Amino acid sequence: LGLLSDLGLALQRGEFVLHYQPQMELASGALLGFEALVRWQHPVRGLVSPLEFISLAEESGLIVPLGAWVMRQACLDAMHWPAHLRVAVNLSAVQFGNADVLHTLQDALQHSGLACERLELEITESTLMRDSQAALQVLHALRSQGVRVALDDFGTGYSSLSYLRSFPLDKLKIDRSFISLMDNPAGDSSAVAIVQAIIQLAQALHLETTAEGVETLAQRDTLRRIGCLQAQGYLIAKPMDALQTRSFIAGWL
Ligand code: G
Ligand code: G
Ligand code: MN
Ligand code: NA
Repeated sequence: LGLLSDLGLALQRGEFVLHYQPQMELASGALLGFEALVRWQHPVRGLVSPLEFISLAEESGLIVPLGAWVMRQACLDAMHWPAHLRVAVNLSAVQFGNADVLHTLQDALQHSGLACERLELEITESTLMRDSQAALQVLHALRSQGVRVALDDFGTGYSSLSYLRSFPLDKLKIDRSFISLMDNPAGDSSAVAIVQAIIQLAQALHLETTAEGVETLAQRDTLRRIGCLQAQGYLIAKPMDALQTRSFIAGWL
């Protein structure tokens, strides 16, 4: 209510900030990069979660300029990191379906000078399946710019396996709901079997895999054992601001 009218001014007032959460390679322990996660530094309410304003931004259309700001800022921040590290940016369905998305991408890359292969776009299953023919064209256009594409929250939507095969993707991000069930005290062995099946599917499609929401050593060890390539989650680090991110990189062994 009040939040929606504030949202319109927040962008011009510079109230959005990006936090970054690391992604690591399970086999080697190497740091691979970070996912950018937007927060709203509201003058009265403090730090507001995207869960509270992304859907408002989508309904109001503000997600298009906000998303453009996120992409630009994430690329600029990544220019302060070592050149082997990537940055991943979430694209909402509204942005993905907007005619400006390609221009926004080109603008962010040119303005920052970031090498295209260092940028990864995260798109959810439901965004792609909504209109899969149109999605295929947008994906090809984005990929023609040299950026990578990850399928976010994988397993929560209902991907058609035949489409999954035809989409030009680089990785599947296994939704954290499956990971959190893996070392459930009740011993949910079916959760491990499901994650294993997703990993095998990804291997068959020549896609990388990232497990999301990894919180425990037991989860990490199981994921490594069943062949998951990458992990992201509180076990490694919570999302942190750009300055903390640079210290985190400097301290990574
Ligand atoms: O980091 P956090 O748990 O608060 O993120 C909550 C949700 O908000 C996640 O689903 C995440 O994908 C989404 N989100 C975070 N940043 C962005 C963004 O820049 N754009 C979009 N579209 N979604 C985002
Ligand atoms: O939907 P998406 O994957 O883009 O959003 C990531 C969200 O998950 C962010 O809001 C982030 O804060 C949250 N998150 C990241 N790591 C963990 C974790 O280990 N546990 C939990 N519960 N949430 C996490
Ligand atoms: Mn994401
Ligand atoms: Na996700």
